Amino acid sequence: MKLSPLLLAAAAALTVQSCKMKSTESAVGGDAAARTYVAPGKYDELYNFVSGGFSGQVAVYGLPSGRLLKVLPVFSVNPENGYGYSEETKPMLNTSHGFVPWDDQHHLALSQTNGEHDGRWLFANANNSPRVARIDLKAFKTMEIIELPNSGGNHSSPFLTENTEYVIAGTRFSVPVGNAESPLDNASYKKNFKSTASFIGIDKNSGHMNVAFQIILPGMDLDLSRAGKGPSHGWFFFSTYNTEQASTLLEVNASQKDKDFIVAVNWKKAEEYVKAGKAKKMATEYYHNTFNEENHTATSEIIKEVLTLDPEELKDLVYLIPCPKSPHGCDVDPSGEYIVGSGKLAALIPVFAFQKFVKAIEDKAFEGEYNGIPVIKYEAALHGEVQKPGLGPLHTEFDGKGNAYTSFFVSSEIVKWSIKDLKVLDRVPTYYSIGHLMVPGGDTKKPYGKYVVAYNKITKDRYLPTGPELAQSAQLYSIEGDKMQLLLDFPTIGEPHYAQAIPAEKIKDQSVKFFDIAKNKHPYVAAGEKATKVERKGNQVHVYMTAIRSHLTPDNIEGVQVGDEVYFHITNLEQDWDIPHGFAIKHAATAELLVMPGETSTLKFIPTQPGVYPFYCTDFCSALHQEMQGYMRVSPK
Ligand code: CUK
Ligand code: CUA
Repeated sequence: MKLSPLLLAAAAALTVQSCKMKSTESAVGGDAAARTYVAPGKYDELYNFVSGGFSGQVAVYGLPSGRLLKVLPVFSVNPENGYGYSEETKPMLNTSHGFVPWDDQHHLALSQTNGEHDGRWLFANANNSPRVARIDLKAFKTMEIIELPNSGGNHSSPFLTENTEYVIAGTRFSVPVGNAESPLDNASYKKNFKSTASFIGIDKNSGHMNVAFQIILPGMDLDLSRAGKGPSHGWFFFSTYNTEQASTLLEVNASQKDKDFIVAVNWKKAEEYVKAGKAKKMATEYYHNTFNEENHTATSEIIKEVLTLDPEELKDLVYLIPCPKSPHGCDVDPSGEYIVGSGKLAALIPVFAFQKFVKAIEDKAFEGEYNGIPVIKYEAALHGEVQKPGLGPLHTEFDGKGNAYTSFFVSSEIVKWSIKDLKVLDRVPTYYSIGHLMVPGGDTKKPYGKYVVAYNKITKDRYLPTGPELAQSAQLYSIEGDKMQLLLDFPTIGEPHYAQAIPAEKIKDQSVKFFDIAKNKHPYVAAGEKATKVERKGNQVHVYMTAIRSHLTPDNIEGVQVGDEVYFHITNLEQDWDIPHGFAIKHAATAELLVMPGETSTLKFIPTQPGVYPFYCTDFCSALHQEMQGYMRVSPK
């Protein structure tokens, strides 16, 4: 099979694009400095939560300054504060395949009420070992991680419905369900491989997650997704590629087809079917890890069953809309009326109208079936196409004023266009090769607008050279005027994929400053220095230790023998904002602990040699920080 001219052009553009860029200065607004300068001691206007990609974490920046405010540990261990190392947080990273201390974090979703960000929770996906996390935005802490059965590469996730009824997770890799093995040839793929859309139910009050049901789709790769809103509330839209159902994605194999699909799922209908007992129970095994708010300790629960729905049987559950050439992004505008598909290899942007889609179903305007699922005629659902917008459209966000902003990876630019008449209105270059873009609230019913941020894949010459690898790059543009205006570059951690931003007011006043020591229900708390002690239970030694400016109690520990399991339970007695204490002990094959005020954390250490082991506080906490130290004596067995 021949490569299409477009593909060749795309490949060529990829290799030369950085030299073809016009000079940056021309694109920077003259007042850019004033518009991004946040004076010392002043707060930013917005929180920007940015996915950390292969770092596995989530980073929090202020906008418009681009200042890094926090790295939130989610899917990777974090020696900086002991996440994944402390006894309390280790269970957060348990999976059906054991302890998995790393992942690839792509997308984020802020919880919504009535289609607007409500500032309660942030959901994050793990792309590699399929998981979804819930982060609490009062304490900026990962509270829950749920594993997804029947998934392989949780890419299309976590996107959510307009009242956070569900967080949705679509599998990027089709896999045999029930963790079965299969030969890898195309015929076996067609027969055995399935694609799964998981609907994670979210408890309104607590935010607790459970896998409510899964829709088992024919083998194809779900890429990205968005919930309907307003008129399209009750529907969910996924982009797919590889509808050729090939087990190898070499160009000749997987991009043969002119069109792949947008998969439209009627989740209200799915709920009805589940209620009516039409879902099948499938035996499986997955982990649900929860950090308990009272005792600040995570526990893992193993779940052995999942409800599944089969759209080949339940005919009105799923419909397919043809979408040109390897669709990637699939975005719903603030009115809920328009669905934007983005074929990575397409030279146009198709926009579908929800009303026409509904009418097409009523009129049975189908062009056929795909593995038993009706395929709607392209024209029947189409609102129109944006012609010649750029090369390699990926993702679209909205400003709430009728405009859409689409990122173009290959031509490395953001293109602004009008949803109503599908005309291109403006374009700006990005440096270089933008992936996602984000308008604050741009995925909600009421975008905040004002800015668009580009999260770029390649940094090249944007910063001082730092060897072969450079920090990833984000760029902030103003969208207040008719023309977009570049204001700022700022580096990011890991690789940024999707991001979310929310006005600071919705979060800052609810921020926890410390945990109430009187409410600390940790089983090994020492709520005051009088409660400190060293207790032996068989070969375990439990040290109930307190930390307060400026001493650790007890600071001399004897009676420990080589091979003992020593547990240092450190309670930080401070009741003051931003006074964590750290704890580290010489030669411990683990990380430090960083204990928040009012909290108890535990470090486990098994000494292998006799001797004297100094320990100390690692966080410079007061003038007498250096005095926060002590010794543990370890005797031969
Ligand atoms: S993405 Cu995951 S490959 Cu376009 Cu959301 Cu970056
Ligand atoms: Cu406590 Cu330094």
